[in-house]
Amino acid sequence: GQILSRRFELPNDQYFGLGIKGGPINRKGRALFFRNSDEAGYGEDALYQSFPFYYTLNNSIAHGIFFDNPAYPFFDMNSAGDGIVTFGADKGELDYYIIAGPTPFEVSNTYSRLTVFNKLPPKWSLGYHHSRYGWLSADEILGIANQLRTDDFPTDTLWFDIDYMDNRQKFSWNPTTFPQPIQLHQSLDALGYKRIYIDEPCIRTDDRIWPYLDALGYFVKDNTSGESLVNDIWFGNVSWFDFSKSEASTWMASQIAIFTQTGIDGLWNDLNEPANNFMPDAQFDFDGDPRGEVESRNLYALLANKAAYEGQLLARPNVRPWNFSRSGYAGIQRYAHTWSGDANSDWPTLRINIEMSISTGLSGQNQFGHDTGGFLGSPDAELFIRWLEFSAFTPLFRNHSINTAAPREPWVYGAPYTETIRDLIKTRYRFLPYIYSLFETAARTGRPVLTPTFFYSTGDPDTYSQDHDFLFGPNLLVAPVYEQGATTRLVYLPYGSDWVNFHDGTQIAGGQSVVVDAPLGQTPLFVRAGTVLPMGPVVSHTNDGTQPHLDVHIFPGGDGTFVLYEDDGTSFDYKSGLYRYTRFDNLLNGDNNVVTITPLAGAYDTGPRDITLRLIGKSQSPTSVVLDSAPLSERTSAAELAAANSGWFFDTATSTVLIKFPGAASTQTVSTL
Ligand code: NBV
Repeated sequence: GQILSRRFELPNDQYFGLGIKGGPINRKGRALFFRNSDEAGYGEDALYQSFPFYYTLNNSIAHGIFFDNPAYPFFDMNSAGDGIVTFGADKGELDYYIIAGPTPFEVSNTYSRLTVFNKLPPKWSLGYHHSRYGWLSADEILGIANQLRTDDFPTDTLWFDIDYMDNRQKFSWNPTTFPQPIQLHQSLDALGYKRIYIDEPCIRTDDRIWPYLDALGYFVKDNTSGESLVNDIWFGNVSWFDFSKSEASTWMASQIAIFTQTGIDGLWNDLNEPANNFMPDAQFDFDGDPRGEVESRNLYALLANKAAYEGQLLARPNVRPWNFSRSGYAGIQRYAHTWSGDANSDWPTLRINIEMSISTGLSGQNQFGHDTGGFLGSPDAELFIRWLEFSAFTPLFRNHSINTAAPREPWVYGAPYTETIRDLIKTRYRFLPYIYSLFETAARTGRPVLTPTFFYSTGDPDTYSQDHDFLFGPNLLVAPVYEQGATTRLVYLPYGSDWVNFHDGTQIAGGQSVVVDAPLGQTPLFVRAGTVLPMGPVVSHTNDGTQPHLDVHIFPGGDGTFVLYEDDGTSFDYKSGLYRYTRFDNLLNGDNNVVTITPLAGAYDTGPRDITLRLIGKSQSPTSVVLDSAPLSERTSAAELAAANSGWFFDTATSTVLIKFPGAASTQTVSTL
């Protein structure tokens, strides 16, 4: 029966984490439970995924508790106000880990070591994803693919929802509307798009392979009859593939390998809660040690994604598999990235998605995102653009909507919105070198890509209640606008450092709230004083062959360092040394800077590239700029500098010193005098 642990809390205990749920990030006073469910149009207590793991902060000291029991775990963080915290589950063992801090980072590191670090995702998966339920034919998809390119909307992927299937049969294409999938994939490849396909974990009883799988005993069973369980869901009459049976899972992986070999780059694993929310008769095999729904449901997506991951590896051993899953459990990060399911297209859900991102980021799941604009409706231009301003700074950036909603291609809103939408997508691409480096750190150390602001400011209790601002990497604070009609945004800047407004270079002391302008199309962004932020060129997709120019922003107010990570973006060759770390150090010397670029470890050849340093927040021009003891030429305009091989220019309009030079394989030092 039910098991639980009950404890008195200490004065001042504050609780964070517990995954995908919205609402205040400080979980104190909340009662939460986890039974993975298909929950279209959710509110704060969304149920798609289960992360029974939380952080406690007490007087700035952190520890964690990971309760590793999938049998509908529940947490009561002193909801009755009687000072008692309870966690437990409906069955099984009281199996939990107490994870020592003292910093949140040490908790996330240990949790990631227990549940496995997230995989380094392919670089293309960090670009813009364009998706839609309701594209009915290969021609329609090709048309959109072409228009995105001609209208200059950078995009890395196109997504294939269920309409590619022939009568919803597993691993099939509609012969009339998708007659030549391999050729279609080749055409999209030539245009630079990766293809992500939806795949369901259930098989209709009218599917040509249902009898075969039934005979093999590869479906979840009915616990009374012992026959394959059949559920009536919107997809049809279906049986659920039993991934807990190793033999069945291995078979599915081998089929996924064949399916993906047609030119499919990643799988979108939907309905894996499983989407029939109550299955009291279900019996999962677990290799002859059968379990009922209570113990199995929350593990279903984890096991389904394992097969999908292994299948892709079978097909392409030296290509990083990519899975996108709606459901999951602690540890899902080893196989899949996730999204927040079928969101309403309204302002409250934009707010809830921000809250969800912050708490999911704490739960070991790094590549996480939302249906930009919401899934279940047709956002107006303002709501869509505000959502885009947020999504562009989430780990996974996807536009997706239901087939009954108005089309949401970036051009449908018309002037002036189309331009704004294009700029936001391009902004995402400019941040990619930085974002990819954050993911590499996460994959190696368990440091989350996206965190609440308290993560690096545990001594500042005012950060504990910042439910709608987050850090994307330790030094970039993102404060999305989530209120209709807003033109400004109130932002709390954590105590302990100064902050610089990314958009205008103004420096503000931490430990206070400020009101900043928030015109439509501009995400309010702050960086810690002294931040070094490498950005890249705008590209049409991550593999378009653009020279990898680096635009290194150096913000005022302190010394700073950033280690940039680079590799080929898709293979596992980095595991045998084909990667490159480059460190950028900025040292202030009065009003002057000394910037050193040091190639660190790694044999990956980045090829020739220009570097532009942007020294932001400069009130006056340097008298000279020296690269490795040779003076650089002063240019008379930014355009002249851009056309030159090297040189510098002081831009009085933006108070920025621009310094350009060719990068080198050895250490380079740039000094302003
Ligand atoms: O496959 C259709 C949709 C998909 O677009 C969405 O992203 C999933 O969350 N899927 C749910 C099935 C539900 C249809 C209403």
